[in-house]
Amino acid sequence: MDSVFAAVVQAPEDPILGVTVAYNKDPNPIKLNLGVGAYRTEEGKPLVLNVVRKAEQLLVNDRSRVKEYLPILGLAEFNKLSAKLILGDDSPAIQENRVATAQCLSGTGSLRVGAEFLAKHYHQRTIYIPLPSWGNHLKVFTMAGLSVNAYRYYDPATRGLNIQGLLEDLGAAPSGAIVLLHACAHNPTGVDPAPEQWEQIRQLIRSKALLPFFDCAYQGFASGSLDADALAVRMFVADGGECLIAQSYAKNMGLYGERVGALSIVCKGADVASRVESQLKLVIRPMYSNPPIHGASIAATILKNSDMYNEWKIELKAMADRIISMRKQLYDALSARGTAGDWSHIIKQIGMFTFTGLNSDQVAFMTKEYHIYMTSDGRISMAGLSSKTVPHLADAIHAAVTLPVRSKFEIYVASIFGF
Ligand code: PLA
Repeated sequence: MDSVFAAVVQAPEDPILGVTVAYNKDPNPIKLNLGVGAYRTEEGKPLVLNVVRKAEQLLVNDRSRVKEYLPILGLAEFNKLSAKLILGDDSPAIQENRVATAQCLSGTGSLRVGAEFLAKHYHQRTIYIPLPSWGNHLKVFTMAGLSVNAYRYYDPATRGLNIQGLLEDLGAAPSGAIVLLHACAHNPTGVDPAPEQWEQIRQLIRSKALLPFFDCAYQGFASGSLDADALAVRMFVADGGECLIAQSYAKNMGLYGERVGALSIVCKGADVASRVESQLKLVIRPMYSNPPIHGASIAATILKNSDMYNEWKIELKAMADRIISMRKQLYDALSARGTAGDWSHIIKQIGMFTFTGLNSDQVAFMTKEYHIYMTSDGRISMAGLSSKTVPHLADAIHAAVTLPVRSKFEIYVASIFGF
């Protein structure tokens, strides 16, 4: 019998989440998943923060809590606390009621709601994203009806920021264009602008009346400090100009599957912020009506209680420090093996990922021969490594860079014959 869906073609796996699908299928016990950016302990296990367990217990014990719908914009208390977390305790924008915040479905949902709002209410439909960027940015913004352009960001030669290219490309952007900026811990490169470079970027963006849209998925994960990682966003808000901010609690509170995040739109005045907020409701209502209550309640419980907040900061710093220590261990392991090339970028880059510089051939080799799973652009999630698995990864990288480089013709022939 012919299905009415007979013409539906098989879709490819997601380039990041598909790595986990492949990993799960591999029966080899030495397998290692360094694909998705999800924190693991030294034992290679997912981590639920103690402070999250505590907050959940408090919520469970509180019999007055019910399962009613939240308002369209979510938990008001969570929204206020989230804006404070990114903008700072004494932010004038918050005091002047210039910030419209909606609780959304983690970072992705916050980006999508922001994009839908812009597509409907902003005069410029063009958004510039860094090259490279998190793979889902292109899809989220395109699906929302924005047209996506790229600005130069990473320089493979220096494995650092191409500030000249960035300034040139944003300088050539049409006035009013939206600019996606990674607030900290740029994914996938681990390369962030220095404070003085942020200042150059800010001046250019403001002088051309571009609209900054910050993706803040790793606050606290870059430096271990929530305030230090908010520096760029706060610089842009301090000048009185407008911007959007998408926040995620997936990584910094380890609330991955609870889908906790917020979209804040910082406006020039309270009246416009209130109108923007009213329109955000119209964007959200037909998408998912209102957000889930549990995860945002956990985050709000932690953010509003100073003891729990301090405990969170300590646990967050411990996660960030473990990642930094993995960088050092991997770098040392490659140095000890005398692996060809300069690997100092492993310790220079920050955040969850190292952009190794390995090509897709080398990645495929490491997966096939060493059962190490990572995205084909050579990105590895440092949070998935442990002292026990560093030698295995270092062996694999060493072997991969020693591989003879194949010509385009050889790759073509190999793809035909499947080797
Ligand atoms: N923005 C950036 C820059 C991200 O890296 C991610 C997650 C998100 C937003 C969205 O996160 P959230 O919706 O879960 O809050 N990037 C991960 C996972 C960690 C993923 O691709 O979904 C990654 O491995 O790149």
